[in-house]
Amino acid sequence: MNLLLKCSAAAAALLSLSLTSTAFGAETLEQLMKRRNLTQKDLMAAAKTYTPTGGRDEFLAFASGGQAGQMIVYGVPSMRIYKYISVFTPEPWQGFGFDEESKKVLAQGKVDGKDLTWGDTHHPAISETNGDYDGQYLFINDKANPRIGVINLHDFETTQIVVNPIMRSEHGGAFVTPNTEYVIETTQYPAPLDGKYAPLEEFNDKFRGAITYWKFNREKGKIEPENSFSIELPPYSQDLADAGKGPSDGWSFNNSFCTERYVGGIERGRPPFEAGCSANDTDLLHVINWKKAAELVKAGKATKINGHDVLSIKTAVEEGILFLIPESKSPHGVDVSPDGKYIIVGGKLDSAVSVFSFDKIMAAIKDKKFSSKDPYGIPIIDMKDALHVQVPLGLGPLHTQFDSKPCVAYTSLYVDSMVAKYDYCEGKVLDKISIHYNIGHLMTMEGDSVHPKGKYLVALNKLAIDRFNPVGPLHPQNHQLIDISGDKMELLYDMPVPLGEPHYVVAISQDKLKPSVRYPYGTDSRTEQKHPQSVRPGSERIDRSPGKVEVFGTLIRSHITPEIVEVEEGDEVIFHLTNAERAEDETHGFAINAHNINLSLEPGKTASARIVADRPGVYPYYCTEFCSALHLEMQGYLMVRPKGTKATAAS
Ligand code: K7E
Ligand code: RUQ
Ligand code: CUA
Repeated sequence: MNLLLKCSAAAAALLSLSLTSTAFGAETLEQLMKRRNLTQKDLMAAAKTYTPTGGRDEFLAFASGGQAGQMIVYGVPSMRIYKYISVFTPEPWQGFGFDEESKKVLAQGKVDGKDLTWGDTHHPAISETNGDYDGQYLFINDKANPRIGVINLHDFETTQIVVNPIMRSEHGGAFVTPNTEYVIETTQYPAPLDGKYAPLEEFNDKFRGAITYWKFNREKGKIEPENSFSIELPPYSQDLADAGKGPSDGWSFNNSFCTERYVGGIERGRPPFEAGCSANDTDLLHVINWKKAAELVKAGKATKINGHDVLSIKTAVEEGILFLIPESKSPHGVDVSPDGKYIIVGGKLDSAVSVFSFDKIMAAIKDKKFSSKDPYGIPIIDMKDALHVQVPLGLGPLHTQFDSKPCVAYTSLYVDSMVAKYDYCEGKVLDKISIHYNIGHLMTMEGDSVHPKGKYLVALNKLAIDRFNPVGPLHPQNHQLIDISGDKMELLYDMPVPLGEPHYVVAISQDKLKPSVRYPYGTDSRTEQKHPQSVRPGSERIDRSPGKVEVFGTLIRSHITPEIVEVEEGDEVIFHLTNAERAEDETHGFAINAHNINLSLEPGKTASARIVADRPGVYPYYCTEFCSALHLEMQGYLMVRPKGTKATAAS
């Protein structure tokens, strides 16, 4: 079978030869094909995705997990799921939200002082160097509670959550500038930027959109809120964004819908949002010079809102950094081509994508060739002065990704349930393929970087309907792997997505990822620093002060030290545990009965569990990872003696 993977012509020949001669188990290949009702084409597709044991995937994909508040990591072309990365939601396997270190990360994501245990993750972005994925960091936004999560790809752990100080709803994040100077986030539904109440009658004056540029410090691996800024935008529902690259580096683009500024409310005797938001013929693409905006902020031209630097619309217009271009109604994706020369916008209610030319936009700005202004004084460039070409693709174009071949793009067609392949330089459709069903985003390998890798495309379908074994009314979504290496797109594989609704996925060549297999001894994986409470085997100890017991322990095959911890009813008990293993994949877990504790201690990691021992009793603790033949013996007891009783000799 190995030969099959190498060359399709040779594979086809081999296949016909081997039909009768190859026996696998009790049957020949021919018998097997008959029994499972498989065609030769099916076998070819299988051979293109099948990965024998121990084999590696060529690409790793990072999918947002939608309502699950997590991310999903899977391989391409095998479509095997490797891992979830918990970001905004507790996840016990990884101890996320169960150890003190990760609780601190989750606590960074408090909104209005409230702990949130979920997020609506939409768009992951991998950090870039000169516009190419560099495999160091991953960013993901939360649409419901405007936040960005930062994941370090050396251990696939979330290390930071930042809360947007001026937004109440967002969508256009996370997108990075070509050297990850900034992580972009835009609003969705407008609201007052100061977070205060304003009546709907004051919508046009008090409600606003915004775009935030979060400053990323690569050395520290952290977003720096104090060096980040926003630009105030009109109360249009802002949607997706993308950063320019190459010639358009320094600019960003975001589209918007409901530029009617319509506020529905059947309760108020008004037609619903969707009616009022469809009155105009076009919406508005926003074109922003972020490099100049950053200089203006440095020069003190911003005002503070909730302690955060915001450039007003007025300043942005005066300084010439904000422009609008009419775009197809109800747009969705806005995607900059790998060479940075074109900006492709899909309009959900349209049948064509609009390919805007960056050169033409710049020429119009230079010549001050504006057709009008919006109600906030922002200059509008006439659509025909900015347009390169419109390509009729089919109904409901949404998102666009790029091929390794120049001028070749793929756009999802939501209404038609298809992917269209086309030449965006010439404006020519090249191929179309049906998917199942109702595609949202799509992803090609490194397909939004300056060097897309081609080869595969994944269709992120919103509906699966009849594609899988029924598992109840809530269906998994269907990610369909498509071979794009030839002229015709070929469907290879359907993967049910078991966790939430991925909106977008990014895939990176596996050789760019260098994940570690162990931590430097005694690491707090969330701060990425030496954990102050880590200890070496032999120096374990228990510190006691009135009302408080602190345990400094280790885990190594096959014991937990200490094995008995005795405390008094009412004590606060904190376990600081270090996995002393150096061997690959020797993770130990740590669970205590009845206290909602589970830690994941990978080799070298230190994590802490804090409980209040408020009920006398006997509480077994144990290792939750099957780590050796004596795994079941990795156990111990937390003894909580009644208040006022004397400590036993052993404690
Ligand atoms: Cu689902 Cu990008 Cu949030 Cu489109 S978004 S489909
Ligand atoms: S025992 S290796 Cu936990 Cu049933 Cu299984
Ligand atoms: Cu350690 Cu099981």
